[in-house]
Amino acid sequence: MTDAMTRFRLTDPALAPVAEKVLAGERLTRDEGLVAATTGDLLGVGRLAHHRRSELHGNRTYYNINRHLNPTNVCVASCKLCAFYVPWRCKDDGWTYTVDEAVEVAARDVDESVSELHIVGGLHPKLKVDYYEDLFRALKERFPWVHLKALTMVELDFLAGLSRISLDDVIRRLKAAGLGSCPGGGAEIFDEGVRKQICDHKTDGTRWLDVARAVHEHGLKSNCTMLYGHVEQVEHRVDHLIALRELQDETGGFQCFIPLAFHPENTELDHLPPTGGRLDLQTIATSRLMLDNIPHIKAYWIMLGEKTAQVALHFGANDLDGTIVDERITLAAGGQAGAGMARRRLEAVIRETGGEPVLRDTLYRPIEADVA
Ligand code: V47
Repeated sequence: MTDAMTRFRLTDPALAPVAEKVLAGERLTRDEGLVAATTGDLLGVGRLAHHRRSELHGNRTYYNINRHLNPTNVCVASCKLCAFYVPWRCKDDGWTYTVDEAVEVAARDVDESVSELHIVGGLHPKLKVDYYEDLFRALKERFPWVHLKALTMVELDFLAGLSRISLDDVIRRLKAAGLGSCPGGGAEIFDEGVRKQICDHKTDGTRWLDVARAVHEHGLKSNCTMLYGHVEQVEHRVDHLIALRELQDETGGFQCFIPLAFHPENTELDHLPPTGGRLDLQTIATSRLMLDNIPHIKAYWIMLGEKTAQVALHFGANDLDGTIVDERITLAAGGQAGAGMARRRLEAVIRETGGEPVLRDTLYRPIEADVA
C-alpha cells in the first residue's frame, strides 16, 4: 500500500501510479487514462479527480445566466446521433427564423440578468455567412450587454464551404459582427470509425480540431465536448481527450470541457440504452485527470440530470452551465432534466453539494452584481 493509496483510500493497486502523478501534478499517459476510465474503484478515481478540482478551484462552482437560441433545426447532415434536426425540404416540425424572428424569439427570455446567448443550429443549405452576420449584429444592437457564444466548429466549417469563402474570412467577419466565443459541440468522438457510425456526413475529427485552432488563432476562446455512451469504446474516449489536450498545449484556447451523455430517444440509435451513473461519473473524473491544461470541466445538468450533476461536482467538475430556459437538443432526444432552471435553484443545487456558487460570464469572470 503506497502513501498515495492510503491517502485517497484506493482499493485498486493499478490506480497507485495515477495517484502519485496526481499528487506530483504530473501529466497522465494514455495507459493511465485507460486505468482511470476502467478501474472498478469508482470512488477512488472520483477522489483523485476531486483533489485536482479542489487544487484548481477550491469549492468554487461556476454557473451562468444564459439562454439558448436555435435559429434553425433544418440540417443537411442527418447525424444518427441527433433527434433535433429535420432534413432539408421536409415540411414537418422544422423552423428557420428570419433575423427579425430570431431576435424576437430571444427577446421573450432575455433581460438584463442574462449574460450569454448560446446559439447553435442545423446546417441549413440557404443560411450563408451574411445571415449570421446580420443576426449577430441585430442581437448585439438589441442586447448589447449579452455575449454571443455561437456556432460550433462544424457550423463554421459548413459556412465556409457554403459561402465559398475561407474559414479565416468566416471567423473574421463573424467576429466583427459580434461573435464573442464558440461553444464546444459537434466534436462527438474524433475516431473516424466511430464517426462513420454516428455522424458520417459532417466535419471529420481532424478538421474539427483545425477549425478550433483557427478560432483560437483569431483570439476567440471556445469550449470543447465529447459525446459518450453510444458505440464508442473506452480507447476512443481517452484518445479524444488526448487530442484535445494536445491542441490545448498549442493554443490555450479551450476554456471548458463538457462530456455529453448520449441520449438515444428519437434518434436512429434508439436501440442503445441511455448512459448510467457510473459511466457519467467515471467519464467526468477521467476528463478532469487527463485534461490537465483545460481549466474548467462542466457537468451539464440538462444532460446529466440535476442529481448526477451534483455528484459530478465531487468527481472533478466545477461548473454546471446555466439557467438556459429553452433547451431543445436534449429535450428532442428524451432528456428528462427539463429545459431551464431558475438562478436561485441552481445556487441551491450547488450549495447542497458544499460548493460555493460563483455567477460567471462566458469567459469565467465572476459577476459581482446582484442581478437576481
Ligand atoms: O453538438 C446531439 C450533442 C451537442 C445528442 O460549449 C447530443 O458551453 C446527447 O455542445 N444526445 C450540443 N448529445 C450541446 C453542446 C453544448 C451544450 C452545453 C454547453 C456547451 C458549451 C455546449 O449535443 C451537439 C452534439 O454533440 N448532441 N444530439 C443526443 N441525442
